[in-house]
Amino acid sequence: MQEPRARHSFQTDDKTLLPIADKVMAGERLSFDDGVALYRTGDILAVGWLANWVREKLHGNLTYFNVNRHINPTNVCVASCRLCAFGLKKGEAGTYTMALEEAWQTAASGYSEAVTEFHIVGGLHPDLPFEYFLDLVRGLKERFPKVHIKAFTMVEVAFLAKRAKLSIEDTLKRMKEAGVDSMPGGGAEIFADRVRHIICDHKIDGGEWLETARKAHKLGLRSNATTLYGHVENDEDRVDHILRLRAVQDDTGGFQTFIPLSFHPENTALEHIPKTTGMMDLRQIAVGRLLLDNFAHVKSYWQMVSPKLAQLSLRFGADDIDGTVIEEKIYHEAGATTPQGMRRADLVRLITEAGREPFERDTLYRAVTRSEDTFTVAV
Ligand code: V47
Repeated sequence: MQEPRARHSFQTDDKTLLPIADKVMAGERLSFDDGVALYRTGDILAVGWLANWVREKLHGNLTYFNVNRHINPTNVCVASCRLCAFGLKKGEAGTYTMALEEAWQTAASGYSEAVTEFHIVGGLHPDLPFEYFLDLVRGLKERFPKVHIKAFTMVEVAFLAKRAKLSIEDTLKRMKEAGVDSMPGGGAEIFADRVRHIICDHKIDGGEWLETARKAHKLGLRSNATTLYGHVENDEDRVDHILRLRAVQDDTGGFQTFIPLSFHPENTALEHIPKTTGMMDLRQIAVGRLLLDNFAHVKSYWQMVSPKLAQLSLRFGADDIDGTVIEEKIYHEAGATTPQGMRRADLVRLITEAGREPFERDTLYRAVTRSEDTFTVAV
């Protein structure tokens, strides 16, 4: 592990950052007001320096990535979230729902590099029974017993529970029995009601998202946590979101990674909103790293912020750039111009050229060693 650089090398012209820097160096928790100050300062390099200091203290030079594949079984969705360009109403042109066999074939297709994770999320389909999703997972486990299944957001779990007339706990238990190993962090967006009413008023509210996460963690399912920024939220909403995640993490310790997602407006009902800028993307990573003192990892998802900015973010607090993905659909419907997937070697190059040391991980951050088409996880 690399020794973090010393306190005296921190420099800023913004005096409001000095007490914050002192707290960070002393390992003290930052407050709501500190969070707002980090968003408001013009000295983004100072914020990045501090976040990088924390990142190096936790992970040295290592940067985590994985070899994964996304599977989106359906884009039919009863919700009409203004933020989304992926979901369509049943019967609309362009909808699809994979037959189970098709979903299993999708899992098998792609590069020769053996994936270590299937990331499964989809629309809230009005008719697909809970059994479809359980069978999907069971079938994947039978066919790919070594691959970790990271499946279903808190929003999907709450929806499936209602449809199956089960409690959230029983729904999660049955998913776990079927083979779900952990859960992705989607659907969190911004927890503040005011914002949620505008961008995703058909989804569970922020409190329900957090409660579902809490229940999953209590059952031993680890999850990630996202935030969606760059739409109608303000600095206070961003800080509130992050601190509500921090509070749940204090209780459960079940979150692995915080993932800020930049809003892509194209083809959504919020198309008039301009795209996020590089500065905003870097700041979101850095502030997340500084406020979330109880999260081990902060991910800069290259699909969202572009491979170039993901590289830069490895000096602004991020220690993870996600994975090969292979076939991204959600942001590409919303105008993302990044490739839909990358090869393992491309990720290694991005990380190495940023002066960082690539570390192939499985979903639970254990080391993966591989030959071309097989892998072993260190346990
Ligand atoms: O929750 C939807 C976002 C999320 C748009 O856990 C949009 O490892 C931008 O959560 N513009 C799903 N974002 C993706 C997600 C995720 C991705 C990568 C890794 C992990 C993980 C989780 O995508 C949704 C929503 O916040 N989203 N539409 C859009 N137009």
